[in-house]
Amino acid sequence: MITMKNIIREGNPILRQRANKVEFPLSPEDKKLAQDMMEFLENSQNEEIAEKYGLRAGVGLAAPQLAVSKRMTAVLVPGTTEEQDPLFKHVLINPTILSESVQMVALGEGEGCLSVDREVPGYVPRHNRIKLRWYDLDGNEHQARLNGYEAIVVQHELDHLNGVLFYDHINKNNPFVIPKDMLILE
Ligand code: LHY
Ligand code: NI
Repeated sequence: MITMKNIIREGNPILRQRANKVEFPLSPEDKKLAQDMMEFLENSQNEEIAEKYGLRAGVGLAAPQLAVSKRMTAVLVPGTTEEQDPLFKHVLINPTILSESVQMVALGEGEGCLSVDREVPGYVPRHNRIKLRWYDLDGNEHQARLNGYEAIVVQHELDHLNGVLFYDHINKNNPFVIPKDMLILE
């Protein structure tokens, strides 16, 4: 299973590379990696398992964070209550943003990253709505419109496929400046 030991941290040049497209059909190794990434997110959101293995809770994980420079990421945004189905649970292969809103949004708390062992304060401007296309493990194409928190998480993960880290987007002079019209999601 994937634990924090498998996740590379800032300073590792792999996190700054543009990741490579994944070829279909997926190799057995790629399939295993995709399944392990989603399992990590499930484990990290399970209090007992997370505690036992020292996992930081996560809603997204990208292959480059495991030192695999491929365009693959797992996203698991839980439902509002424990009984509810997840709001978004998919392994995204070769994901592309087809369109994005002019409207921007940022999390009021800022963002963190499983590859960044420190808090970096500031707003991270994201598009409030995106239209996303991706492929699943079997090579089937999917599309979805996401907004708010799910859109933010997916943009954070897609950034990892392009060598971008969340703090690259924070205003250096004034981390909490609110660009005109940007929504703050509390
Ligand atoms: N995971 C972060 C996590 O806490 C993703 C994140 C965090 C997205 C905050 C948006 C806001 O699950 C990762 O760092 N994955 O790359
Ligand atoms: Ni991250």
